[in-house]
Amino acid sequence: MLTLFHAPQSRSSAIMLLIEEMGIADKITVEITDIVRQDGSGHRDPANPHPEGKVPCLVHDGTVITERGAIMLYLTALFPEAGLAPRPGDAKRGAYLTWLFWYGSVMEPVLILDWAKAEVPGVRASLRGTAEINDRLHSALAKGPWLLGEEFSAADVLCHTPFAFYPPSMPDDPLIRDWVARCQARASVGRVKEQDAATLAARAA
Ligand SMILES: N[C@@H](CCC(=O)N[C@@H](CS)C(=O)NCC(=O)O)C(=O)O
Repeated sequence: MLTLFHAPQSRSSAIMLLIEEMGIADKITVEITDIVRQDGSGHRDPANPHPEGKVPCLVHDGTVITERGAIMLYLTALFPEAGLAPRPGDAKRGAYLTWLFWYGSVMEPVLILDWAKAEVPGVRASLRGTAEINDRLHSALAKGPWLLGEEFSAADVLCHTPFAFYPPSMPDDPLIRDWVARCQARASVGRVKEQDAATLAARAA
C-alpha cells in the first residue's frame, strides 16, 4: 500500500503534481497532514512518520521514503509505464538522475541561501550561486522545451517548482521563464491547485 503524507501548498504539492502527471492517483492514498510553516503557524503531526515531521513523506508497505527527488525516483521506477522518466538503458537516464539529485543537493540549497541572504564563503565556494544554477538550466533548455529535450519528465516537475512557488526567485531569463510557464500551464497544475485550495478551505470552515 502506498500512502503520501501531504500538506496543501507546500513542497509535497510537487509530488501531488507528479501523481497527477503519472495518472496514478488511484494507486496512492493521500493523508492530509499538518506541518510547522515558515511563519510559525501549524504544528507537527504525530501521525506523520517523516523523521522530522516534514512533507512530503511517502510510505510503501511500511517503508518510509522522504526527499522529493527520492520520492520521484521511487514512483517513476515503480510505475515506469506512466512515462515520466527514461527507463534504465535509455541514454537520457543519466541526465534524469542528475537533475533529481542536483536539485536536492545544489539547486534548492543555493536558492535557500539566496532567500535567507546568507553569505557563508565556504558554503558558496562549494555550492556556487544562482548564476551557475541558471546557466545549467539555460544550457539544457536551449536544446529542448524540457530539461531532457523533447520529453517532459519528473525532472521538470521538480526543478521548476521553486520558481513557480516563490516567484521572486525567478531568473531574468526568457528561456527559464517560458519553461516555468509551460510547466505551470499543464492541466496537472490546475488540478492540484484546486485540490489544495479546497482542502485548505474545508479545514478553515
Ligand atoms: N528536502 C526536503 C524538504 C522538505 C521540507 O522542508 N518540507 C517543508 C514543507 S514546504 C516542511 O515539511 N516543513 C515543516 C518543518 O520544517 O517542520 C524535500 O525536498 O522533500
